[in-house]
Amino acid sequence: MAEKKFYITTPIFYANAELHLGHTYTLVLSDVLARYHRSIGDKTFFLTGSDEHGDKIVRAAQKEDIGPQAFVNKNVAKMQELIKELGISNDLFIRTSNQEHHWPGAKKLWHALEEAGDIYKGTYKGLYCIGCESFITEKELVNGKCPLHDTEPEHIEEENYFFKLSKYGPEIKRLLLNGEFKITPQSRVNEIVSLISGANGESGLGDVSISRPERAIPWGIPAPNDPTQLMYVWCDALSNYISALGYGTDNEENFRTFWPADIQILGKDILRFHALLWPAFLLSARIPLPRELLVHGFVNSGGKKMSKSLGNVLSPGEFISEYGRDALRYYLTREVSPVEDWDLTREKFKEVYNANLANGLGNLVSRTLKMAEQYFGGVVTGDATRVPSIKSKMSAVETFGDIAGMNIPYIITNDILPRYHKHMSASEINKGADVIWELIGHLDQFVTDYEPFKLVKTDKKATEAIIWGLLYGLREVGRMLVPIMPDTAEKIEILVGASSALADEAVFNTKALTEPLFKRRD
Ligand code: ME8
Repeated sequence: MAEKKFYITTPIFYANAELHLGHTYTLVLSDVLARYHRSIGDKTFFLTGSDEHGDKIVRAAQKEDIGPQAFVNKNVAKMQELIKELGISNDLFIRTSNQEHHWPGAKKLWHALEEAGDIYKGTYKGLYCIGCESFITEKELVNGKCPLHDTEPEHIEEENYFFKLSKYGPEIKRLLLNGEFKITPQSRVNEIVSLISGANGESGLGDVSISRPERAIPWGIPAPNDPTQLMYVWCDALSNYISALGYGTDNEENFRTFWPADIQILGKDILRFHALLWPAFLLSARIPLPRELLVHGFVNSGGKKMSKSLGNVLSPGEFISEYGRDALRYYLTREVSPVEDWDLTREKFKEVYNANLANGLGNLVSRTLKMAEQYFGGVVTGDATRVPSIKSKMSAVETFGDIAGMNIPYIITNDILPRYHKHMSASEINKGADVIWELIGHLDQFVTDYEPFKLVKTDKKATEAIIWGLLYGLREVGRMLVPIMPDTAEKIEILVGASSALADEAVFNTKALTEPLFKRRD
């Protein structure tokens, strides 16, 4: 069978300020999926990057009294630093100011739209929100302001190139409804379909402007054949998903291998650009659409979307230095729903950290290693068939139909792993992580059921079978944690010291724990 490929992207982030926990969420969610797909053998390409053109950047640079290139270079360096600190495993970081890598793809896409007869010149008169880098209608304002940025839009009247977005509404709608172009969650499909349908049949979408006149500072990609216009920043930015793969350059091999994207991750703030403009561009250029958009909710702070312009941001660096990056990755993976909004507080973070990492996982690892060391000098021999059943699971015959098999290895193979893979491959990373903590719960229960610390006084052989079962379970916990908490996964693998990568007859040569995996915080 041909190797499966997996192409995953994040939005490219505006290089106008530091990334906060909202962006961090997108990055971690995407990274967990990329690492998961690598771990199951998919040929994976994971893209992130920075969006560096547009008025927003020019104005922010002016405020700091430096040129836009120097300004974005500075911010991108910080972005990349954070990405490294978080352990994000992207294969490429695309920058829209990169004239060799990005510009050829953006221009090629423009030419393709032109060839399809979908670009024409016109006059735009209306409102523009700099925060959104987007035209905005009166209807969308709340008290005269953009509801996302809490700022008044600017009045604009200018000559632009327009793209015939209206032409593609019906086709996008058809592809959404028949599932060829998937958006998760489904409620977002309904939102886009009703936008396309509008109030009277298929007339919801107008055409959109895709260029802006070049102003005082020539910061952007010149519109092909007309240097008086710059490509509209969203048109420039969306093309990163293919320019990154070499589209438009003389080496399009990655484009041929990896496009269409298997999943594109984004927040709900930029759904319309990705669910209308992006597929319309691709349809016009006769390029296949991405298979799926996964649209996550907002990280709120004080009840409002965490955002640079609202000034209510929490910094990921604070959590990393206080708790470690794996703790932050854990929280973002398991403790929030990928599709709903959620509020982050320092108190909740600490509570969850203590309960599930310091106590739950950390405690189990340290107890097990101590017993292995104390009773067996760290060398624990056994096999899967000798591990006794978890007593409290013996009644669960209807689930497994086999009482004798209700031991840890059996439960892992027949229940835990299938459910873990089902959720992870459906991008339900919070549910995938829940399954890991279910196993941790089983292992704790196993200790409660057999009390090996007492049993060891009367039956050393039986105790060894129990500890072996615990180590076997922990090794599996470690493996399942690879995409979510890569550092912890590696530590667990080393600490349990299994003699073979394969399952059933390993000898565990455990290592002593020099310090707890997760120190309790009070
Ligand atoms: O929109 N909660 O860039 P951006 C959850 N450059 N996610 C959040 C968030 C929050 N409070 N705040 C930001 C842009 N995000 C464009 C994208 S793509 C071709 C161009 C995340 O820096 C979320 O993924 O404003 C959101 O969609 C993205 O950052 C917006 O980042």
